[in-house]
Amino acid sequence: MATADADTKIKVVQTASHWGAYNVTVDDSGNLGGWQRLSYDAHPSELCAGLPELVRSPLRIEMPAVRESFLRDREKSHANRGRDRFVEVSWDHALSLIQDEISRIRSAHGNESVYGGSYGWASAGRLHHSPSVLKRFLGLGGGYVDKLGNHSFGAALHIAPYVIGRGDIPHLAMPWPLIVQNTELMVLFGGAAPKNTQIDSGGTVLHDTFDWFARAGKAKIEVVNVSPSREDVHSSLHGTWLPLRPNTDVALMLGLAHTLATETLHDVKFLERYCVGYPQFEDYLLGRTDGQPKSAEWAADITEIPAATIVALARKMASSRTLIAMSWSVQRAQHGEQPVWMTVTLAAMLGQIGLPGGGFSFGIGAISGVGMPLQLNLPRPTLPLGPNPVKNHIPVGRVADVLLRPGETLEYNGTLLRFPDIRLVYSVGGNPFHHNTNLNRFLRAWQKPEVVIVHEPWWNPAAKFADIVLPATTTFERNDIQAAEMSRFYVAMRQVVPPVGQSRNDFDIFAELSDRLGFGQAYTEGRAEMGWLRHMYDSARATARTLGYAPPEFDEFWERGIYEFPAPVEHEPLFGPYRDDPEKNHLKTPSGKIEIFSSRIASFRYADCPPHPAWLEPAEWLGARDRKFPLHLLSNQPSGRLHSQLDPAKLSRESKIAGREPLKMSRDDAAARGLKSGDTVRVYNDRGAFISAVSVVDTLRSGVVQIATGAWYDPEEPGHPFSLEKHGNPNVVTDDKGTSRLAQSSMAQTVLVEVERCTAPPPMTAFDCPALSAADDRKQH
Ligand SMILES: Nc1nc2c(c(=O)[nH]1)N[C@H]1C(S)=C(S)[C@@H](COP(=O)(O)OP(=O)(O)OC[C@H]3O[C@@H](n4cnc5c(=O)[nH]c(N)nc54)[C@H](O)[C@@H]3O)O[C@H]1N2
Ligand SMILES: Nc1nc2c(c(=O)[nH]1)N[C@H]1C(S)=C(S)[C@@H](COP(=O)(O)OP(=O)(O)OC[C@H]3O[C@@H](n4cnc5c(=O)[nH]c(N)nc54)[C@H](O)[C@@H]3O)O[C@H]1N2
Ligand SMILES: [Mo]
Repeated sequence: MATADADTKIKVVQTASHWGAYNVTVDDSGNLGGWQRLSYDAHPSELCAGLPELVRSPLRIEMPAVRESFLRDREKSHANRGRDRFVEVSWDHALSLIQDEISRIRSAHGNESVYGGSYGWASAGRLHHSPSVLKRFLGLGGGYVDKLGNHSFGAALHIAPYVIGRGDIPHLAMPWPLIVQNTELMVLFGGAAPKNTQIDSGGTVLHDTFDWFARAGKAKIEVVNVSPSREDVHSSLHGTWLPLRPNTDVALMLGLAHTLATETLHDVKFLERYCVGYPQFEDYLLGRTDGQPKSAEWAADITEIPAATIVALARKMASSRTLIAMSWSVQRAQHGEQPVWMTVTLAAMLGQIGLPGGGFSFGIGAISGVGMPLQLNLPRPTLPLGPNPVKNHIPVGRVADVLLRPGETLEYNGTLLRFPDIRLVYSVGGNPFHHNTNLNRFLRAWQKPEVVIVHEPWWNPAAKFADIVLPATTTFERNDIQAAEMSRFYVAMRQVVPPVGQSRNDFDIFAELSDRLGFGQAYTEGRAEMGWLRHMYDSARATARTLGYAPPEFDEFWERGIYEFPAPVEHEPLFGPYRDDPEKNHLKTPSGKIEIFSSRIASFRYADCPPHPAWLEPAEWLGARDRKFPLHLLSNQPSGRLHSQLDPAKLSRESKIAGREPLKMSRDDAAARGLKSGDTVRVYNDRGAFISAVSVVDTLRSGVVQIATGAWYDPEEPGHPFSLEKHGNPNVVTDDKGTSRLAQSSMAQTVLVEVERCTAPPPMTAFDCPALSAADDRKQH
């Protein structure tokens, strides 16, 4: 709460974010106070403290800035990207530069030389969603190369349509009410980390997953946490921990499947009626095709889970109402398509798909909305993206390949993509030095295009590695509506304070650029902020009314601040309708059934994605015979921030050790290296090295180290590939190959490293602004 003298008035303003809807207090001089929870939310996230702290942080970008040598000699300055000073310029100067660069590059190299597939979570809000306004702007201006897929569940997104005819991964979950009523045994591959349910893409109002975990505990559901980390389940759940080697989940599932098949515990009738291709898979499972039965003993060798445990678990799964759940992290690894396919296959063998609380479920615990009682496809206020005449797309994890190897081809999902020659990158609402892997290689790629333009609120790595940086507002500085895909609320996000410094809304920046480029009217359609919010709301409301809901008129909604769609009372098991009538409710696969063998995938002839689920050895894992580095590094989602967002806020800073992102390590591994908690270390492999500080834990299996993602990238020599990273950003050591030719998705969880003591670490400088100087014209607003 803001301290205030007697005359100061304190206002309470409602806002919303990816981590929840909440109120903030602000006095009449605009000083921000604390935050307060909304009555709807029984478990508000502590992350809410972050934005009130950072809205006026010294890290805010006050005005437009241009990289110094870009201003002097654009053509020769690419390689300086990331190592220059910045020159603060006027808005007019910065916008003229952008206008000229876009026009020049489009006329010299065509629209296919503009990359607008900007990846990133940006902020909540349906109008000021920066990647969407960017796409609207670039599309109306002639087109741009877009991205395909996502970092979150990209492998699942690609394989699931072949197997079950659906790619709506966040919706492929068993509703929680059916779990607590029916499930007896829940086998969680990759756990269900409670910390991750603070978040939802686009935001959440409720954080009810915590209650559902508690109810599952009360219902005495037996939980098996299959994960290298014991921390991956909520403390109220009862059960056992199977600390397998990372990336070996498929081998464990095959061992379970083998036990079911050889003890005839599998549901032959289900497999015949609802699936195709089990016989081909069984030939592989029993070793008829390759001479290697995938027995529990075979799986034990690979996973280091004892064979007797695997056999006992398989028997228990066959005799219980069993839910096989897989977290998204498990597929963020090389051959990440396979665990998704094998999860469905194992559930099909148990014959419980479509039963209440049985079968399979993806992403429990990944984000707040998964498994919540929710109507599918509620209408949402939306800013139309508009057309994109360019049809060339890039799989999201392959951006470095494209920038480094224009003109080359890439096998992808049964097609051959040709890499465009990207000359201009426009990036808003994402942090490429967070989401991309193998950052040293990525940096070389990022230094290739002629121009990189970024809008950012803060001087973070995304801004520091751009040529032209425009200061963007945060959600506190504008009006918007939250209406997220996995939530049943519309929330008014009211402006809390005026824009900080000279920052502007992304929407308004593109409105002015569109105007300068001659299509201002097409971009704005004559509407400003509140006009768009009203228009977007009215369209969604009209659809909602045809579906029988009664959201009020816009003015009343804006006044009240929230509209809640009723929670459904009836819950349908995932694939329940298919089980009830597989002919009428056939799946959208070629056969209309669950495909355990896919003829389509067979036709691609991909060795890294065979036509039925299979164990494929990852390039780097603890069981590799010739492994060069001894420890498997997992880089999970952070509990005290959202990716790299809010990293400079108190909660995240307090989680660091001596300013470095901590590296969890088992007692054995620490002792073997003479390390104890608090020691500063260098974590490295052939791709790079970062500084971290050790936190010795009893919750990790040995051979595995773990660091949260999101520490702001902080190279010792900015702009130099292979520079030491000083803050603890794991992506300097992760690899940037695709999961397989099918999805070409990212595989951040497949990486081996070594850890050694670091006695004189260089100081951490991630939260310093770059050197700034002022151009003569900068005072013009
Ligand atoms: N090693 C490893 N790497 C990973 C992962 C992993 O598990 N391991 N996970 C991956 C996954 S699943 C994801 S989703 C990605 C996430 O990667 P990103 O989505 O790129 O991460 P964020 O930090 O959320 O980046 C959002 C950026 O948008 C900025 N921003 C916020 N609001 C606004 C706005 O209104 N306007 C503008 N212009 N900018 C704004 C923020 O300041 C921030 O820089 O990371 C991936 N990277
Ligand atoms: N607080 C917070 N919550 C978030 C986010 C955030 O940044 N902060 N990000 C959000 C986003 S964008 C996403 S996509 C989701 C991601 O949700 P997840 O992918 O589920 O989350 P992670 O934390 O990456 O991974 C969960 C656990 O998987 C385990 N694991 C890793 N590799 C393996 C493996 O090979 N096998 C097995 N069995 N287990 C493994 C690790 O122990 C890890 O703790 O989280 C969302 N929630
Ligand atoms: Mo994600």
